[in-house]
Amino acid sequence: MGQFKIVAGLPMYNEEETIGTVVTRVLDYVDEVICVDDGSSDSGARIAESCGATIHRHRVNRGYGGALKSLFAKAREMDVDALVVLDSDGQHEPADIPKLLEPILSGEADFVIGSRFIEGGGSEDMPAYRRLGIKVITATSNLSSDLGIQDTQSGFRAFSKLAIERLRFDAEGMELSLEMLEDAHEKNLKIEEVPTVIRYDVPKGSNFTAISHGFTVLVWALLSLSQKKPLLVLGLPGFGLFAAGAAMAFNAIDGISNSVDALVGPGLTAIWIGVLGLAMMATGLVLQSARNFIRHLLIREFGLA
Ligand SMILES: Nc1nc2c(ncn2[C@@H]2O[C@H](COP(=O)(O)OP(=O)(O)OP(=O)(O)O)[C@@H](O)[C@H]2O)c(=O)[nH]1
Ligand SMILES: [Mg+2]
Repeated sequence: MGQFKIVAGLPMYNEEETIGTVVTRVLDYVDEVICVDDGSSDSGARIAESCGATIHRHRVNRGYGGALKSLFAKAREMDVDALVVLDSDGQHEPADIPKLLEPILSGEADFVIGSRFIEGGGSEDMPAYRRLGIKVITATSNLSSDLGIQDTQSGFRAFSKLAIERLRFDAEGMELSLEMLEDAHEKNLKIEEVPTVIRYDVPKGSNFTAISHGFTVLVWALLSLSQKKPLLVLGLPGFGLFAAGAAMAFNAIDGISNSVDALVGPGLTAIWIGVLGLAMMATGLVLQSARNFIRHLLIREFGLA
């Protein structure tokens, strides 16, 4: 488009009902469309090709993350100036592509997210359980990254040449969305959100696999949080347990006069809860200081901020 080479990437898994329309509409805004066929069993790839897309096939289904890794490798190979990624199921509005590309092409941002949850954004017919799930995941992710992103789960994203070159991720599933954000943050890439509307009134609208996806992503977010802020994740509940154990112990001791039984039951429970609380606090403390020590070492020895 003009002096920039802009490519759209569509991860695709059995989307024959919608892929034709998506490819045709997206081609109005980019130079080329690459569809990663992630081991589909339907005729989506043939339809996409006949509508003008370039197809990259995975022999077996790898997952959303796997599809995005192939897209990024292809974009690096093609030396594009910008890559815009959107889903193949018709949930994203191709007419918003210029809105996502603008901050990229002006150099203002390296990574732009089409967001449902900022001013001007929205979602049609979004199931309440999805909204809640995404809010919980986003809150957990922001706790560990301090990024303050409103919509970490939107599949509608754009990337600059620098982001395409520098971003690296391992995840093969939907948790890639968080890994990508963290990697961009660690590499000081400029991240921005622009408003868009994501639809759920599409043929394959939200299905319950989304719950298992959501669960995987939430576990990833919690693990990352426990690595980044062990004192918060382990220390705080540990302290809570320890306090509960102590309260129960005092209660049991109070009950001594009644009978020995009173001592054994609640007494023992109080002890193991207290000990568990102490252990969690200690682990949180050790992990936090280990993390800080390694960080300082990296900064001092290798100047890695
Ligand atoms: N579900 C799924 N989608 C994949 C896979 N590989 C590629 N995709 C594509 O990734 C995009 C996002 O997947 P969706 O299942 O729509 O995920 P979602 O939008 O978070 O969930 P829904 O609201 O249920 O549509 C779609 O274009 C899929 O075709 C895969 O292994 N599983
Ligand atoms: Mg979808």
